[in-house]
Amino acid sequence: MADQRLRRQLHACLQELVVNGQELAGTESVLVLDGPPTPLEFYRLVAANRPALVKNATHGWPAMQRWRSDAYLANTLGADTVVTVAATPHGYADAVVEDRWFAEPAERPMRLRDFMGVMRAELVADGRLDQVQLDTLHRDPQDPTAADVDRAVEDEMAVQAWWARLRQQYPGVHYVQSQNGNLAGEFAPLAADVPASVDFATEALGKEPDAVNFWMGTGRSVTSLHKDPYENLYAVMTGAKVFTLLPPTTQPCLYERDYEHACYRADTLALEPTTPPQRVPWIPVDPTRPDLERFPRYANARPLTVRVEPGDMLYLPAMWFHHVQQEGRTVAVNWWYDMDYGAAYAYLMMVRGVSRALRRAEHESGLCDDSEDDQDGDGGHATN
Ligand SMILES: O=C(O)CCC(=O)C(=O)O
Repeated sequence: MADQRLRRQLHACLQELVVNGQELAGTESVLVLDGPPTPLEFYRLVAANRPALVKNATHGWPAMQRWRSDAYLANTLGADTVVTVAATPHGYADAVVEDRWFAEPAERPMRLRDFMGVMRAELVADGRLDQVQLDTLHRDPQDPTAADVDRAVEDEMAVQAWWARLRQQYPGVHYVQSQNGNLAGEFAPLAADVPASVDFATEALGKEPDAVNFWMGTGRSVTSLHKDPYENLYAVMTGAKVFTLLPPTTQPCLYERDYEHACYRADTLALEPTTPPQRVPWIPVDPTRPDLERFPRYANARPLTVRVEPGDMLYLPAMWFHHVQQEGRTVAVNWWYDMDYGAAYAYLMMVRGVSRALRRAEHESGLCDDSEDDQDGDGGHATN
């Protein structure tokens, strides 16, 4: 009885935190700025841990024009250069699958021309690239895929047959999404097309970015809800990204727990448990279609949605939960600056620990019908 009362009181405190946290963060919409902030203005956003969408953020960046063309990317990187592409059966990388696994994508080495061919096949199937655009692409002598199409019978059939071969060779959904500073690595020849760092952020934070990441994919790829210990500046060159954002204090609504780690095989995309077994804390809620029967506390969450278009840069503060969808052929870059681990971080970790402990206690006493198999129970990972 006393236990139950204590649990109820703790839940009430946490839900009050959720409501207050959202009100402080602004529940209506993300702040929009007409142009890049000064370092001082940016510093204030960081101190308040508030997201903002910066319009007109990319003036004079060569990437804005150049990266619209597959031919430019292929000529600059080399159409036969092999790049690392994440592959999944359904477009969900790093996500909870079958309510049991935390599934990581397969890392497929692919020639750039094959990746581009697969992307085009996806875009056409999704109605995102029309025949006129395609005809232009295949008549372009610079086009990276031209060599793969029989020029003598340059018609739709040849292109379709080539795509069918590619789709057979490379099943699934493909996304360049290595978050390892790949713009200084595999994609280094493109680095000169964007600034090496974001001036206002470097000056405000007093440091260079920890990693600069290049992203390329289609609307089939979705990034599941998670958070990172980085101040994130995210710029879109082509396509669009739709971020669903929740402040860090929403943790008690998100039902985080540990899942068994598994990885898709690069050849068949079958899911294989990692050996030795590992467990990864992750969030099962999909904010775009939340299952409120299983996750009733999510009803208190007030997600913010922001669409990031070419020329925009999103400031996504450290520890904010984010879920990301994209539209069409999307090419983007983000700059990750290490966050400052201060008192706010320690307090958020405490909120996380209490939320997880409560959930486990409810599971053990049969009050929670969501499957739970939490062995380590400490939730001691910084990110998920
Ligand atoms: O663009 C995406 O798909 C995910 C971005 C993301 O999760 C990040 O920048 O931390």
